[in-house]
Amino acid sequence: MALDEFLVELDGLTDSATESLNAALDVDSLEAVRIDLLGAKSGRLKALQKGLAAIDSAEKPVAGKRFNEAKQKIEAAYAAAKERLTFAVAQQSAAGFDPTEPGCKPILGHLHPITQTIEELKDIFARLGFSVADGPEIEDERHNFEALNIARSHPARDPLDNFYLQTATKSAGAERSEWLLRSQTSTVQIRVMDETPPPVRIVSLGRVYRPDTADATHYPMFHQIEGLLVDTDVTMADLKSVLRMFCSSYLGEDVHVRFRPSFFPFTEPSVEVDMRWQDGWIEMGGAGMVDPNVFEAVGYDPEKVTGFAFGLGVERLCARRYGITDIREFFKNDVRFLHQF
Ligand code: FA5
Repeated sequence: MALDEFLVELDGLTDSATESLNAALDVDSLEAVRIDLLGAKSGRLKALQKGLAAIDSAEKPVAGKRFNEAKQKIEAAYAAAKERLTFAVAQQSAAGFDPTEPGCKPILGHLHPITQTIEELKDIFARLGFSVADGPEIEDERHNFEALNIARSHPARDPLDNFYLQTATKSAGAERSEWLLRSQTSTVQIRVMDETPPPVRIVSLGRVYRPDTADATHYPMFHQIEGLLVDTDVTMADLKSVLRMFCSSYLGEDVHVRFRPSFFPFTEPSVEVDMRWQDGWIEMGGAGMVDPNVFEAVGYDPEKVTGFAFGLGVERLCARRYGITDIREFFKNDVRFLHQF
């Protein structure tokens, strides 16, 4: 190709390119023009560049220089057109924004009422000097029953009253033991005393499992708060004071608490803790002075230490606090209910 011919074509392309780029009305048509002119594979500039090869070698430097100038000019025109159209889009969307329109409120979740209650109970007992201990939900019979002075013949160990798991060998060489989903948080009393010398002052909050039929005050999975205080010269008066203080902290000064004589194998004497609700009483939990047999099971000397323990139902406490008449509501996961807390 002769140099003259090449330069005429180059000037023509530069003029028409600048014109089309300046005329582009929106980002999409600009992109189409860009591909037509500057496309890496079949753009018009690329096609012209191929013509350079046919130019006489003495004239090639001039042709190459002019080609580069033309290319820069087209690229600059493209950059200017792009800036113009992007700015126009930004202005358009700013014009479409009405700051006086009500916004879309994001839907925020929150902690489940039982989790909130657990946190609050921990806070109250922390103020009374109790630290928090934890224990596993799958337990062996020693922690759930034996060390708690619950004899093998006791009805609380009946397979129909517990969720026993398959009998498993604990670990190589250890005795065989039956495992179950713990039926009470009193297991943590044993775990803590096994590990810690007296004095002890803990609460433990968590899930427990019983094959109870679900009704307004029962559920097969529920939560308990366990308390254990062991020291010297601890009396039933201390137990009653701590529980009364806790109840008025959580439920208000006007709450009416009643201690009713009862029996638990791991406390002696034992009481049921009831609270007045609506026209009657609701049982919140059990409590009592730690039985000497329990101290012996964990290697404490019952001649030297005394202590009290209690276990309260978290669902019932929370229900009493908010006036909820059926604890099954906690587990239906109906957000219309849960959003109220
Ligand atoms: C016990 O579980 C004893 N471990 C409590 C205890 C601890 C006594 C330490 C002495 C010393 P009880 O089975 O009564 O006791 O259960 C305690 C509380 O758990 C009940 O009062 C009730 O508030 C709650 N509870 C029991 N069963 C259910 C259930 N199926 N659903 C919801 N809450 C329940």
